[in-house]
Amino acid sequence: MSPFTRRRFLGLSALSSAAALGLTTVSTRSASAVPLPEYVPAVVIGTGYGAAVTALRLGEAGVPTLMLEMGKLWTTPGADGRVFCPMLTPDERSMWFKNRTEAPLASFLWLDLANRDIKRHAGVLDRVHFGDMSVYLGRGVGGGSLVNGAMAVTPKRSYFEEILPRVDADEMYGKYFPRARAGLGVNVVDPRWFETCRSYQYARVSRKAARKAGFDTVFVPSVYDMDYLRREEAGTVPRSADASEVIYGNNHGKRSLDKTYLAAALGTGHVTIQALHEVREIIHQPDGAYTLVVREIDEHGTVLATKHVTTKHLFLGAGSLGSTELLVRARDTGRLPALDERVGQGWGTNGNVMLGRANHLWDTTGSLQAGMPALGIDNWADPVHPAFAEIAPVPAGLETWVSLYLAITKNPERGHFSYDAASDSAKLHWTASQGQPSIDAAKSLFDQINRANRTIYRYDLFGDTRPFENRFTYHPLGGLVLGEATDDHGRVRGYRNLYVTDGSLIPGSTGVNPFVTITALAERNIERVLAEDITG
Ligand code: FAE
Repeated sequence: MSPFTRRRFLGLSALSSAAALGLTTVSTRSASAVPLPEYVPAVVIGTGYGAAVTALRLGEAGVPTLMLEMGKLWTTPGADGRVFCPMLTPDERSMWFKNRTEAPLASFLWLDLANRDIKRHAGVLDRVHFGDMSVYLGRGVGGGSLVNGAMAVTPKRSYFEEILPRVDADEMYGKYFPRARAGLGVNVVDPRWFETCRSYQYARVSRKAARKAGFDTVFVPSVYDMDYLRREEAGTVPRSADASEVIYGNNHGKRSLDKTYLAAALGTGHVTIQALHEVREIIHQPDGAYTLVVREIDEHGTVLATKHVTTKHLFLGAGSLGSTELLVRARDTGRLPALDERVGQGWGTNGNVMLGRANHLWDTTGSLQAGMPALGIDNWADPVHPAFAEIAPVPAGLETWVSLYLAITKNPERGHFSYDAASDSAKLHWTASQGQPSIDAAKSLFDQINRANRTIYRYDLFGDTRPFENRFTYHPLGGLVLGEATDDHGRVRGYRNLYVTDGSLIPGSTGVNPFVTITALAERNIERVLAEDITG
């Protein structure tokens, strides 16, 4: 058994015993709730991809590490026996302190069928609104891995070199991407099963339409256990992806971070996670240490305590919005005045745009649709309008005659954040017109597919009559760009022992779904930081 696997098993048992005791604190040392220590050598903020990698490697090096996560630990079943709520009948577990769910498909035949009134609660999916743009995020121990579509795609090397030219691509593609894929547990659907299964009939219908227009499709690797999916369809295990589960969490089958990197981090015995703890402020002490002001809430949002913890090495893994907000606030309130002016710059949507096509009556997509995509249309080589379009499910449990896509396009527009003192938060500056290049690229591809198939767009899916939805993103990237707000290994400019480790390092675009890139970059950066700044 490899050390990773052994640690993962240890950590998984720590997580399940924490759940059995109803605790929000998990560690392999103690099963009882603990107050925050006064001092800990390393703190990691957040528990998403970058954070989880960083905590594992710190723990392996024997560095006592505390992870602070504002969302909750998702291991305790509700009254219905499930940890996560069903997607078709969402309840308070679905969204982060909202009165009503805010699903990406706002309507069907112009009727709001997907959304429900819910009780305000520390649910797993957040949608943060900023004028013309809103951002979907995962909240909880595991961050975005809890709610995402599990597509584990390595970017094309030529594009990676274009967006991050100062990062050694040989090293990334030879060492860190393979390491990331292994740590995440990436697998691919069996192509023979794919051709005959019911779960991916919708993908085969979209492939047929793409081919008719001369476009090729590729299998998309996944961190959903594809063997489990096959058993779901066969009816031998409880269903998750085949039970329409995706954006509000998966009760089975998904290798989310709490099952992989975070479990292994806990298994080192040096890492502790405090859930429902939000870091609000970073104070720089005269001796160079960082004191964090941390707000503890309960699942209903009641503030239970304001706590302080001091650390020498501080890692920001709170995601593009979370980490950027912490540093924009710290700079503009004078807490960390030496932060670079590029803090808050270089934010993008990864060119996300969603659209639906209306299928012919004979092209049924089926009532059973795996919530986890397995196929994409790869048109990235297009010199004018590069696009990588994942073939997305409409897991409504009935035939909809809709083919849905999330296109990732090469949109050069970038937004930025500024500090808003009135709300003590960072505000994103992004206008609707900045989303137009994404629409142009998606339209170029799907106009050709529609023409070749004599089909049309769906105009009823996004609350009004627009065929393209680019007012939200699943892939917020940037804000603390590598080599700009930080050095080439994520060290924040202006301060020692302060690091960024998440999607905010990526300059607005990766050309594919981003979590493999985030994971691999975090692997690269922490290796260097451990050797030079911590253990060296
Ligand atoms: P992230 O995973 O967002 O984790 C940040 C964590 O920090 C969260 O748990 C926050 O609650 C927490 N946090 C934030 N602020 C604070 C604070 N002040 N104090 C304490 N904790 C804090 O960061 N990507 C793919 O590659 N493939 C997909 O199939 C895919 N599908 C997606 C589907 C949906 C619906 C969504 C929302 C996203 C999807 N993504 C997908 C994007 C992917 O999940 C995202 O890029 C990563 O999760 C970002 O990883 P980070 O480490 O940056």
